[in-house]
Amino acid sequence: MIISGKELSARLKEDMRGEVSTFPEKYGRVPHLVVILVGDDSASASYVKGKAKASEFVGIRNTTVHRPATIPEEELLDLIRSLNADDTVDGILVQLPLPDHISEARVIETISKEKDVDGFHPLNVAALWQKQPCTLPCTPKGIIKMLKFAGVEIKGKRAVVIGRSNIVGLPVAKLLLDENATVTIAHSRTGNLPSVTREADILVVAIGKPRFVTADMVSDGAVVIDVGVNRDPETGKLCGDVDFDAVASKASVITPVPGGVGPMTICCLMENTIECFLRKVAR
Ligand code: L34
Repeated sequence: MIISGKELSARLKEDMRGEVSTFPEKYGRVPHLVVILVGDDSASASYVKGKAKASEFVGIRNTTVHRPATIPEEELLDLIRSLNADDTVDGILVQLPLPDHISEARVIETISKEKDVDGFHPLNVAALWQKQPCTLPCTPKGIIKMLKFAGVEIKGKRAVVIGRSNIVGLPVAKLLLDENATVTIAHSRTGNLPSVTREADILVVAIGKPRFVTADMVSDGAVVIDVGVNRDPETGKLCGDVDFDAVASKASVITPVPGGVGPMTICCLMENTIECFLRKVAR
C-alpha cells in the first residue's frame, strides 16, 4: 500500500479552505503567513512556491519576501523583528537552509514564539519535549497524520528513525514516542545499520542520501516513511532516501517521493498558520 501524501493533503486542505472561509465574518480577516526566501536555491524556491500555492488554495493570505543571498544577518533579523511587531502577520517562516554567513539559530530564535509556524523556536522545542502545548513541526506532524490515515497502529511498535536533525529526526522520534512506540534513533555513524533497521516495524528515513535504504535493510511487512527529497545523481529526477521499487515489494506500507511527506509538510504548515491565527484572535 502506497500512502499518497498528495491525496491526504488535498483532502485536509479542502477542509481547511471551508474553515477559513468562515473567518472574515467571524474575525474580520483571514490568517496571514509571511515566508522569507533568502537567495536563489532552486529547491528552496520551489518549496516556497508550493507554500504560496497551498495558501492561496486554503484562503490564507501569503506574502513571500525574497532577499538576496548576500543580505547581512542583522538586516534579516531586523526584517523578522518588524514582522514580529506587525499585528497583521500571524505566521513567519524563514526557509532553510540559509547562506553560511547567517546563523540559523539566531534567525529561529528571533521569530516570536507565537508566530513560529515551523515549531522551530527553542521555546516551542522545549514545550514539545516537556509535553506542553506547542506548535508541532510540520514534517513530523505530517508523518504522524499519514500513519494514522493509513490505519497504522503505532502503540507498542518498534520504530527506527534514521536521522537526528532538529527539523525531522529528533521531533519525529519524540512524536512516535508520544504515540507509545519504542523508538531507536539511528544515523550515519550507527554501526551495522541494517541489523538495526531490520528490527523496525516502522522505519522513518531522513538522512538525505538518494536510495540509501535498500531492500536488505527492511523487514517483511514494515511501514516505511521516506522523508528524503533528493535529486537522483543519474537522472536528475526527484527521489527519496529509499530505493522505492526494491523496498515497496517488502513493505506493507510505503510513502513515495514525490507525492509523500513533502505535500504533508506544506499541509501542516497551513494548519499551523490557522492555529497561530486562532490563538491570536481568541486572545
Ligand atoms: N523553515 N525550512 C523551513 N521550514 C520547512 O518546513 C522546510 N522544509 C524543508 C526544507 N526547509 C524548510 C520544507 O518546506 C523541506 N521542505 C519541503 C517542503 C515541501 C516539499 C519538499 C520539501 C514538497 O512539496 N515536495 C514535493 C516535490 C516538490 C518539487 O517538485 O520540488 C513532493 O512531492 O515531495
